[in-house]
Amino acid sequence: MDAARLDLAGRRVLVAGLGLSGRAATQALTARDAAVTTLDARSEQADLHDDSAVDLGATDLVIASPGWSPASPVLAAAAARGVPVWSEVELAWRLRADRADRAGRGTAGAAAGPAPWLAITGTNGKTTTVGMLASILTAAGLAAPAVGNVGTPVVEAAVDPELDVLAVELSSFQLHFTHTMAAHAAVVLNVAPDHLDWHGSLAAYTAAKARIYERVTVACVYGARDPLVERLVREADVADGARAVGTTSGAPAAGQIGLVDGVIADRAFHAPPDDPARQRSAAELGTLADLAHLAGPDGRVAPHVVADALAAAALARAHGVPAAAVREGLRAYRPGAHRTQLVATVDGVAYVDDSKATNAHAAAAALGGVAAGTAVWIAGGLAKGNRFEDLVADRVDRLRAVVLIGTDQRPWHEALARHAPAIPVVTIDPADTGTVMSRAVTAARRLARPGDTVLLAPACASMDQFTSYAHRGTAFVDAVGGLGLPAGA
Ligand code: UMA
Repeated sequence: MDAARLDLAGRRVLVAGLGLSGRAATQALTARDAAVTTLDARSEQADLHDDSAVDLGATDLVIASPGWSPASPVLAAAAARGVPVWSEVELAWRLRADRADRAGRGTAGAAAGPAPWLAITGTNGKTTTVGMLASILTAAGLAAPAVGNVGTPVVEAAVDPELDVLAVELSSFQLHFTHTMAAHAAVVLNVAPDHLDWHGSLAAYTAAKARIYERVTVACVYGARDPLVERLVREADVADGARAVGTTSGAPAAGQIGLVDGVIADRAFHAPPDDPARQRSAAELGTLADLAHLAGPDGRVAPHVVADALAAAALARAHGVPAAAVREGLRAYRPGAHRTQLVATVDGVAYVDDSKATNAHAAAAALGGVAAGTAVWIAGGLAKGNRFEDLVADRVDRLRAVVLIGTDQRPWHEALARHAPAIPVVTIDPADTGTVMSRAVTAARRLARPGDTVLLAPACASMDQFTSYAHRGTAFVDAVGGLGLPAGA
């Protein structure tokens, strides 16, 4: 198919998966008169429910939902036959609508053409960063929603001419089948083992993440102390003139954004390239005090939250937003539910919901915010091929006890036996998914002492026992709510 002039009329398109992405893709395709067939093993609305019913000989294009790994039979067969396979994100990129010509846009959004994309990936911090970025862009007067993996399919936003710029969260699943996207600016926040069952290897997972930097037009943002991500930037094939912009929790070098005595200092976008004062000056984008409302249970703003803020600031500045909007946007940002959220304090025990911690690194960050020896940790779920030895070894000092949920219990028992043999472990029988969280919270309550934190930070996906991480978090919140009730209520 021709990337420049995408004419979908009459094209025979198979949409694999009829979840959020598949439904949005189907709508965009049918609106352009494509002949769409939908395939979903579980959705009754799908045309086909079985891979074997697909006729790839009569298929011009496959749109793959993120949950579909390249090894799934229909995608592997499509690849073998040379049928193009696109993510919904690739479709969105190819269908971008020009921005409507209207007065009153913020200065940075006044240009014609499609809305630029500021793209974010990484193992952890994507959703926080995309939320901060959208908040900053909004503070600059731009119509700029957070879209992508965070929940709103990109294709819905990409065809909306009223939007000025998109803050796009992309998962490795989405990036794997994204081929021509050229983000205005992009960041890989970090790379740690995750989703290895889908990608097959850490190298393949990393390669998928790296695709976000390809064809970037203005700035590749990266953690200046992260040699792996720096390498991905170096190896990316970007547009002429695109810059590499490092972020750091220390004092920024020229071309970086960092921290000087608690001040977020921009030494990358503060002055035009030909300004003689550029080498010696910086712009103040805000201070750590502007993030105070994001402090964890221990009262500190965690380093990973600061890193996310620096990345969001860098992407926004790459789009030309004024320094004052960065400060205002960071102040206004509020994290979504289920992200290290204090739910309640009952009998002197804090109950914190970090259901969003779906991998080891996110859980390690959450445990890092709890004082030594005081965490009653609710962990477990769908392991996605991951191991937990490093996580348990690194955070054993935080633990009072562990309550294990989920169906993939073996890797947990192995890691705990090896690295936390003295820590009590209560295992919740996975058989009854209906009551798993209330049983876990009840067990955690028995183990906790006043001053402790019961922390839901599962390090696993939720789909074995819940419909989503949000469902799992809500079950936790409900179970904690039940604790405050008088006995017998
Ligand atoms: N299905 C099959 N066969 C398969 C796999 C799936 O038939 O082999 C069907 C399922 O029955 C389902 C549909 O395909 O109806 C599944 O779609 P999906 O799992 O690809 O999910 P969507 O509803 O399209 O949502 C996706 C993202 N889901 C995943 O990446 C698993 C959502 O991210 C995202 O918000 C949404 O697109 C909009 O962009 C969720 C997620 O868990 C939050 N992301 C992972 C993460 O953050 O760790 C990457």
